[in-house]
Amino acid sequence: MLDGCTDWPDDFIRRYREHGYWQGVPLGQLLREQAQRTPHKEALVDGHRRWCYAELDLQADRLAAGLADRGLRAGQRVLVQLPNIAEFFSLTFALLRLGVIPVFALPAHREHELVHLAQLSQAVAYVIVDRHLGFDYRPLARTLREQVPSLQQVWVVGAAEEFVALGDCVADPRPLPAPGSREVAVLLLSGGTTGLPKLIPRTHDDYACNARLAARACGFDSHTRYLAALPVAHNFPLASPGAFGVFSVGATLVLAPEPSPDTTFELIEGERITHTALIPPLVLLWLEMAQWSDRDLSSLQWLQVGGARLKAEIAARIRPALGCGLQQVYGMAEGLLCFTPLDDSQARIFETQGLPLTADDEIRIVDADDVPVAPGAVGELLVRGPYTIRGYYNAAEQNLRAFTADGFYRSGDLVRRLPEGHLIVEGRTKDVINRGGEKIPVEEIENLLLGHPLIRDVALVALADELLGERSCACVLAHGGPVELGTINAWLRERGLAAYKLPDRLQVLREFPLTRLGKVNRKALAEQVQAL
Ligand code: AMP
Ligand code: DBH
Repeated sequence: MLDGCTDWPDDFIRRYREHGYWQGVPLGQLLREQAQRTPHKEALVDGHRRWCYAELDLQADRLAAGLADRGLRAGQRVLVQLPNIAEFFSLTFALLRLGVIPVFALPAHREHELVHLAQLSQAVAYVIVDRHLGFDYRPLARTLREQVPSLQQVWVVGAAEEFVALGDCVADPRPLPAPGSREVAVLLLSGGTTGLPKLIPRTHDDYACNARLAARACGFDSHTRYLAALPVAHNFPLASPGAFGVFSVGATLVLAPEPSPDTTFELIEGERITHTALIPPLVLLWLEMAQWSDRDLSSLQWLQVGGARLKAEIAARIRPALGCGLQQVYGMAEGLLCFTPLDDSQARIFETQGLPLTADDEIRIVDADDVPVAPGAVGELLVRGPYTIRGYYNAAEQNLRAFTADGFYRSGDLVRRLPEGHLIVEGRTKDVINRGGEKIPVEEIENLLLGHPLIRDVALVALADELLGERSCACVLAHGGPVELGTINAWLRERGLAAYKLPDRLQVLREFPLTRLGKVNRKALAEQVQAL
């Protein structure tokens, strides 16, 4: 396995193979086999572009050969920041075939996040689109190249300016040595438990298992037409079951440039979409707009919702408004996926976050001393299993805290379990704000804000919010004034912070409530500010 990654112990490796979770086929080969079975079947749709499986397979092969000619070697990392476009997949499969490891940044990430990701992964190349939704990524590439010496190449989908066009990085396909299925395939981003985002190494075997079994749990088959409305760089639309789930059953992936009802309703109607996935705030928006829209949404069979807790009242409005069933998804890029079974009772579909995907997902629910709680009581969810990582990438010190000695991942989520195994997410222990599914690592923002000349101390807390579930409030002790949200956020933006992490509110205080140990009492602080 790649240096800096934690492998499963031998007895687990044996078990996961024997039980059929790990099938020994690298992800690039899975696409090849599908292309051989159904070459003319539509694999993906991006605007007016329609690629059948043979075309996607060929595009990946041409890029793999061209990128190998440009010096890419197995085990190297490439920082990929692409929106929902066809090249996301030709490039990803090209890298997978070379054994080169994509690091998937979100389109919303900016200099602050990207520098960290590029340095942490020691990426040798950065792949962008020229412009997307009005944002030009090329200046970002210039900054990144200056700041991260390992980044030697920048490849651009579209107008490359001084960089190299990805379209020029192709060569005639030729046989290339395939990576082993137990190797790391991709590096995903963690929403964070503490501090800066960490990198999550997923192997070919475990990620293929993730996508294949998720596709089964969601009823995907070759007739499925899945709309990727969320950014496909994220684990949910990428592989839970998402795009890889689609390809695992020979179905069709339709790419939406952004998730607004205007764009997506037209695609649902025009492309006869059967399945899609959303985060809760988008569900609210869709429910609202469906009343006014005369688009025909009748092809939609299932809406998957995850990323943050969905309120039961909202869950109950989905079928009446959109005419499709709801499937709740509780997942994490670190691994574990839970789905409500499609044929479950309405009460469980509305009120629970579902059942773990496999019989070998070992779940422990524990108190602060790691002692299992009584059945049905709330505790922290610990998990290990055939597609849950044993360690973050190059993070030996953090791994001691994020994993137990016997290899369970500490999710930082507070859950309880119903008698039949359904999990309900009740809260969290980790220092992350979940803004409607987008994760804000508290410490990262606080550290940035502490660098502001007017800020003496800061605590970022979550406030309850109707639309987002939670929004962020920066509570500040100031050296002087005035300290205002607009200027602070402009300052954060200049530092290259992704927009979704900007505080929604700022509150200047004279002092923070403290715990008996003299630490900031975040709970009391949030209550105090919420009441203002
Ligand atoms: P990430 O670390 O970015 O992959 O985010 C995973 C986290 O999102 C989980 O640990 C949960 O805290 C949260 N999450 C995901 N799905 C749900 C859900 N359906 N309900 C509540 N929280 C969720
Ligand atoms: O929030 C997540 O990270 C998430 C939610 C639903 C996820 O990673 C997933 C499904 O796979």
